[in-house]
Amino acid sequence: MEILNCRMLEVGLALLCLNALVLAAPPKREPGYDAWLRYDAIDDQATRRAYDQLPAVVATLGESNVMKAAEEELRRGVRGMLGRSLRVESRLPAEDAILLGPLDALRKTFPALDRNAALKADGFLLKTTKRDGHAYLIVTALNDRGVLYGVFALLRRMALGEPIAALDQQENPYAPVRMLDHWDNLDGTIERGYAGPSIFFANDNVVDNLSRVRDYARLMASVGLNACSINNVNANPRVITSAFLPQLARVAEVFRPWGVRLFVSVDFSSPQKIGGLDTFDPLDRRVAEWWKKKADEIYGVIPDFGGFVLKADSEGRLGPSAYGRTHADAANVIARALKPHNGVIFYRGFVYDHHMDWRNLKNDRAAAAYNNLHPLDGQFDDNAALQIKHGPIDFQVREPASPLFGGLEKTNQVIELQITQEYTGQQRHLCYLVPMWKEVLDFDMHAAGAGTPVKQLVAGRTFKRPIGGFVAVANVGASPTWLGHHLAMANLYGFGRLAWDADLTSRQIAEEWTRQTFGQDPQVVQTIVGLELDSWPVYEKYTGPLGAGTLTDIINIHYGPAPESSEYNGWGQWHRADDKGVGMDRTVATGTGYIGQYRPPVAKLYEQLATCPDELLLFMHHVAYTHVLKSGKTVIQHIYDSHYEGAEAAAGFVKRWRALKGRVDEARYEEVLARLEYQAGHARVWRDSICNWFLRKSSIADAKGRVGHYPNRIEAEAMRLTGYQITDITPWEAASGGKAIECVSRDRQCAASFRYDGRAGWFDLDVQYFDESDGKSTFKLFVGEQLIDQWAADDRLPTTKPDAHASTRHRVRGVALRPGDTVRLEAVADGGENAGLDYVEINPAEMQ
Ligand code: GCV
Repeated sequence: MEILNCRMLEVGLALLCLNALVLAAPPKREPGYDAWLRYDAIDDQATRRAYDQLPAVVATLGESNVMKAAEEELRRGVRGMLGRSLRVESRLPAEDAILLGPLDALRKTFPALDRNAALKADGFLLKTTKRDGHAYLIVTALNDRGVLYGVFALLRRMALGEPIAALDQQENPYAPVRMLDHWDNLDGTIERGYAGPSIFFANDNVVDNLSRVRDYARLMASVGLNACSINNVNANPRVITSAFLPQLARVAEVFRPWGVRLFVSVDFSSPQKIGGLDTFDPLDRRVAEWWKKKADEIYGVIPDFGGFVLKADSEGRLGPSAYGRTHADAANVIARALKPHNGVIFYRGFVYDHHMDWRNLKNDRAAAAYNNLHPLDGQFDDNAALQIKHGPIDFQVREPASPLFGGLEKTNQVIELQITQEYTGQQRHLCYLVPMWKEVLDFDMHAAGAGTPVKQLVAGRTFKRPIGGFVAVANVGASPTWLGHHLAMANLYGFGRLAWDADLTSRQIAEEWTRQTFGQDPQVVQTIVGLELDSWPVYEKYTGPLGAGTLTDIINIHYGPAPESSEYNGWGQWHRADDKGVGMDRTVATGTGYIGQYRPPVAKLYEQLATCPDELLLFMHHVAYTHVLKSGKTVIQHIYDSHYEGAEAAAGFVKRWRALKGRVDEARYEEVLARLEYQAGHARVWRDSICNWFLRKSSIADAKGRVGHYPNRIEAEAMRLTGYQITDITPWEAASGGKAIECVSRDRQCAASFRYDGRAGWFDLDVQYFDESDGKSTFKLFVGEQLIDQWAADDRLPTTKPDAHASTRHRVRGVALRPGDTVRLEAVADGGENAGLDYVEINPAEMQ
């Protein structure tokens, strides 16, 4: 809490306050739970007048729960946006009306609809037409789910202020599979979840109250998502035991009105672990019989069950290799059990050995998926699909498209993307991922000659596959904002929209989402869209430029900077930085040969240094630090510059957001501001950590003299300490100067102070401290005897050590200092947390 950010300067100035002026009464409080489905009242008069044409009646032809949901949603949306309650009719009324119904029912009365034969399953048609002097707005489709999607499309048009007077809008989904995966454990924890506990499970059971699951299914349906796998791919076999099935049936029931099919992840050794067999060999007749009986049993309880997701022979999960069988053997034994019920198995392509010998320069994790699965092309049954992560490593901030997409011709494939920001800031950093996904989806794999982008391959269009599409790991949690950061929800929305129409642009999606989520104020829309679009390039700049991977701790937390952690171990996320250069040599000529997995035109592009794009340079090549990039900069200078530019841009996000004060409701304004302030501080941790690490590795100085020189910084270890003790931080680059101070006094109360000797004026003081998850230390900042600010280290960052994950900045704005002032920090340590302090930086106050 900032208790005083205006101080009297004793140099004759009157009281100054650096707070921004509030522009107008802020909009109503918005917790974020409704996400983009807020249906805010339309207050633009011209738009409202245009919507006066909307009939007052809705007639629904069809009885299913999906049709009911469609009708209720329409009423809810119209009520919210226009303040009107539609009258409900169950037959075709002889008056102006909105008609919801399947095409075969409606075309008896409206034969002209026949001409719209191009509709596919889940597609919809919005059409205005006249009959007997009455005006009808028809929402129709081949199936009920299509009608539901049509209703959401109509409401979206209205929320965006688009015309609805003369409609003839037909849309079909880009691909049949549009699915979310969750890595929720039955105990309610979520692997790589950053927004609170599971909405599906608690205490080894499905939760009692499924209202959040219902609201989530509604969000899914609103963007055309039709399937959801609810448990971790590191699956607990219990999930398909007979005793658990009634619990799954409850979830399926809640999903059903929203057209979402339930999937679960299974453990490949289930026939042994829960089936009582002495084997799980996929070619053993008893195992095949077990899976068949299990599938029959599940469909007996959940007739519209979707099927299974399977992670096998990966990161310690058991798989077919236990019996010398192939991945096709494993997928097919389950596919055959699901087949009579129209079920599908998604077999994960994320198969690799995490005990590779790092000394062998020919070893390469990136090559694993292709090497393991490409030789089996054509051997998978038609109701099996390979679920392939978008890049060959693991959701790094920049990866090329997986070569496997371009290699499979006779196998179904779906792309796996990641909404939960495992390697991209864990929803503490803003990172709008749609542009990253678009780069991969639009990348031409040349699989059937030029013009075969990944999106067409995974949709099954290129090689006419029956199953194909888009999967993303969502990991929403019980947070009121679903993903823990209001602005991260653009990724959930964006995934759904792209899965529906992969040709939409990143900007279109960001604009749609912003206007539905934050309203139509042009300044708000422009600012938020701008922030979203800038965020991935900025995150890349300060966490992993030139394709080296996210230079984070890869062993465990995947969050803050820890560039050394990828090396000298078997996990294979190597960047191979040494004292001369950096990057993985994946060329065919001298490296691992990975590049040879691409079709020749793509391989040629990456193989040659001259043509390899700079942003993937270190993914494909090992080069000297002095190698000159296409920009004319050396690699090392680019690394330094990029981190400084990225951190500065992240600081700029705060300023850009602050300009929205009074234009966004107070709750969301403050919550987003806090996240962006945090991000700006942590971007600087990244900058300093990575730049200093490369400086030490390469011994090449920053041409601009910044790295290692922080003139405005007072290191904590150089302060006068009471109760505090100097500690070496591990790894050294996680703290400024490699050291910090920790409060180890018996009474847990400590102080650190220094004398300010600079010029008099207004300053912003940045206090860099370590906020661990094992305590809630408190800090007070004094100038002289005056208490300026106090705060608690209570952010629950993902570590119990003073390291780069915990390193946090608290900015105290607008502090008056004059030479001779004593700046003193008093701390009370708590629990396992020792109120660690790294430094204080004193910078001229930013104007508000
Ligand atoms: C669910 C990465 C993640 C794991 C995840 C795995 C996977 O390795 O760090 O948490 O496991 O990918 O996708 O299976």
